[in-house]
Amino acid sequence: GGTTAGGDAAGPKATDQLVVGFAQVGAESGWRTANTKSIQSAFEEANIELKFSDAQQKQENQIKAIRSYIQQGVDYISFSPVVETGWDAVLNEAKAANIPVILTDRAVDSKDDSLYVTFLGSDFVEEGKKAGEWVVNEYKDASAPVNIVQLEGTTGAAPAIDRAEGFADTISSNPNLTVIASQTGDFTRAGGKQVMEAMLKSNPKIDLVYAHNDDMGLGAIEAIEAAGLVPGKDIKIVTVDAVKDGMQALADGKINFIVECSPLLGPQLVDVITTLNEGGTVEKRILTDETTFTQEQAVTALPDRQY
Ligand code: GZL
Repeated sequence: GGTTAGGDAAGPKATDQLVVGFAQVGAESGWRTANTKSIQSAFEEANIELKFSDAQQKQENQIKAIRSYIQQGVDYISFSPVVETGWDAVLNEAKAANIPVILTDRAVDSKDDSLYVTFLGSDFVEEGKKAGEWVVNEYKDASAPVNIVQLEGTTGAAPAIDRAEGFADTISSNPNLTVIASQTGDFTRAGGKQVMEAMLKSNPKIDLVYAHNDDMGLGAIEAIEAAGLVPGKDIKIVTVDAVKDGMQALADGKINFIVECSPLLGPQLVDVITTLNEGGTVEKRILTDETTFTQEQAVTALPDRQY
């Protein structure tokens, strides 16, 4: 991709000549920080130059960053689209400039899948299903309605849309399980706390919080404790990510179940780029493997957690 030095046919470049542009979402959560570290260290180890930008969760900043990488004629562009829509124009510009694009973490809703080489990341619908399955099992004998509130991720983001979908589909098997309030906390701890404070005021009886990431769940814990209630007991909490702070809260009994979403995409991203650089091909969709954690499992897993 980009302009090959010396004008000869685009053969594989030595990795220390490759230049890759990465447009990161922001630094909104523990997951994102771990994801950034994984990417930066993987490129360092592979001796591949990485241009890196933080969009503060703003799509226009990500688009600007991608345009600047196109201007600079990088060899590959990779990014985690903060929301699913609005990418076709800039991705067509990358295509016109012959720069392959690799999606990591989040997906775009573009109909034209020639606009990116592969999408490397989790199955968020599956994550929502795993969270829902735990809730269905937890309340399988419930005879009275179970009041659930949902702290949604960033509006329009693939993980927010899909985690809500997978969860709703799964809990629909038990009509007692009802989502009585649902609002975005933008994947941040502060956002989760603010929304949970409001939900506690307007809903006298909340049985469970389903938060689309640990950080909003940790914010909800602060709001629940400030209201004089016991998180994990008076109000149960289910979250997604399994970052260290979330796993600590799980081990401490303040969260009841966590669905893991692995941020460690750096090595796989380097593998994709190395393969492409050598003229190889990669799958259109590369799934990350991940698991779930109960409170007991968190106690044993915590010492080895990398992030
Ligand atoms: C999921 C990732 C989400 C995390 C949040 O792959 O996009 O964004 O679940 C992060 O913690 O902010």
